[in-house]
Amino acid sequence: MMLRQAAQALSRRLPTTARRSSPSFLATTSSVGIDNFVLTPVNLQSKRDIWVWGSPPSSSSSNRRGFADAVVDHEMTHDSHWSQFPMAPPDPIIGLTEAYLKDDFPDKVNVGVGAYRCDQGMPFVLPVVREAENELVAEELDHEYSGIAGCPNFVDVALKFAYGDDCVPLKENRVAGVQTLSGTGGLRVFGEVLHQFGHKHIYVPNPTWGNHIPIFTNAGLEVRKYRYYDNATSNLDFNGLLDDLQAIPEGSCVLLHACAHNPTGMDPTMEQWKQISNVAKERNLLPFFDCAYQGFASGDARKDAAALRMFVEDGHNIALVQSFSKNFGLYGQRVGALSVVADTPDEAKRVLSQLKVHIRPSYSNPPRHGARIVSKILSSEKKTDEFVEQCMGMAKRIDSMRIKLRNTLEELGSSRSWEHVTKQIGMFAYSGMSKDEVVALREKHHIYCTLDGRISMAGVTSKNVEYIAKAIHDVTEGK
Ligand code: PLA
Repeated sequence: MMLRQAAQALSRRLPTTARRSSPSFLATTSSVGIDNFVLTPVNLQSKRDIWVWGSPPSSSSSNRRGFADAVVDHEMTHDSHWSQFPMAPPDPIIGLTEAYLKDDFPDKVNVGVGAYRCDQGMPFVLPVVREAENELVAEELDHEYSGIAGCPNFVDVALKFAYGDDCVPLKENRVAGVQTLSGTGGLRVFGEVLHQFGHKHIYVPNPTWGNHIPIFTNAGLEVRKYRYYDNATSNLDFNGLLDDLQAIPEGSCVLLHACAHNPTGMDPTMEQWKQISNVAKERNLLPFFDCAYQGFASGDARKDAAALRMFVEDGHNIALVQSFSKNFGLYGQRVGALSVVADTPDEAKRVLSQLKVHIRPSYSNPPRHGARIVSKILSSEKKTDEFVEQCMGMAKRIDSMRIKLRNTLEELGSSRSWEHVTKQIGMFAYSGMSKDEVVALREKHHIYCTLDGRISMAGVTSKNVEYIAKAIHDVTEGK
């Protein structure tokens, strides 16, 4: 008998009082059976009793929970288990792709999510990734589980990629590292670990990648913001940033974008990073780097790690999350790493054990294919050089689109300054368009960018750049 039908049949056999889940009734009644199964109330103290479906329970309440094969219902009077579920709003970034796909306008443009497109507007697989993939297929590998911490060789090369071959803590075996479900998964795991070990807050730049806020909130942390960007001047608000970091409680965790800040495209200079490092030292802050665009900032993946490397050299025990979605174009493969610099190898081992304790009940262990690709590329000097060159190619194409977009807007006679479009780096142009302008761009011109005016330059091509510039001009002029 199907579970649901069985539940309904049982529901009819229960006295009305039980159907309404009256706690007093449940506290005195015993299980109600059908065939060899019983429906038994557990959690008798709470108002919302849970009925479990399975073989008969023993008398202790912990055993009662243990015997459960499935949770059938908590209030038999509902038409559906899900009738109380309100409709959630679409995701502010991924939801744009959904809306874009439904749009049948022929010249529609998706510049919402940061996903690189070639100049023909198509998803791009790096040739070196294809090459590695072909080699992997030929090797006819098995599909056994990874360990909880993922593929050890991947973690090894991923960490060297970020920290550099000469990194002292790496050489001293005092960096704990695990493979994660890309950047998002790493952020969540570390957020949970922070929360478990006493952190109540995390400080993120204002603005930041939108998903940082629910990731850390869901991990149990209160998200607080430090100043980062001055909308009026389209510049880094560096004094505001330093003042805010100086004022936050000692020992707090501060999230920093390692390079190509999302959404503003404005990074501190190396001198400014040094000042941030000094304040972090004075206040004993925990710098937590989100490195999602290594290679997309300067075009040189090695150079883009300069800030986090400097923090390690300055003696900070940083935490770092790496994403291989953008630089390696492995978006859907979910390839990432989380690492923590510790004082000693023993401390690193203990940190690693805690990361694993969080991963195991969450998703058990990470997927293998994407990690094998990255591992193959970064284990070979030749393939790494090819990767650097191909990543540089993507960054250069984006840069050329920045210039073209700005020039076209200027040629159209825009009265606004678009200088920031070429000053910013990385995947995004933080255009300065208002919410109303963004909505008009979507409704009138079928161009999809996020409500904060962020345009994914990775989706701008020689073919659509003029269309985009004209549309922006149309919705911004005279406003
Ligand atoms: N950190 C930052 C700063 C990001 O911008 C993103 C992705 C991630 C982490 C996570 O990426 P991953 O889980 O794929 O590794 N931001 C994208 C995509 C590109 C998204 O929103 O999921 C964006 O459009 O902002």
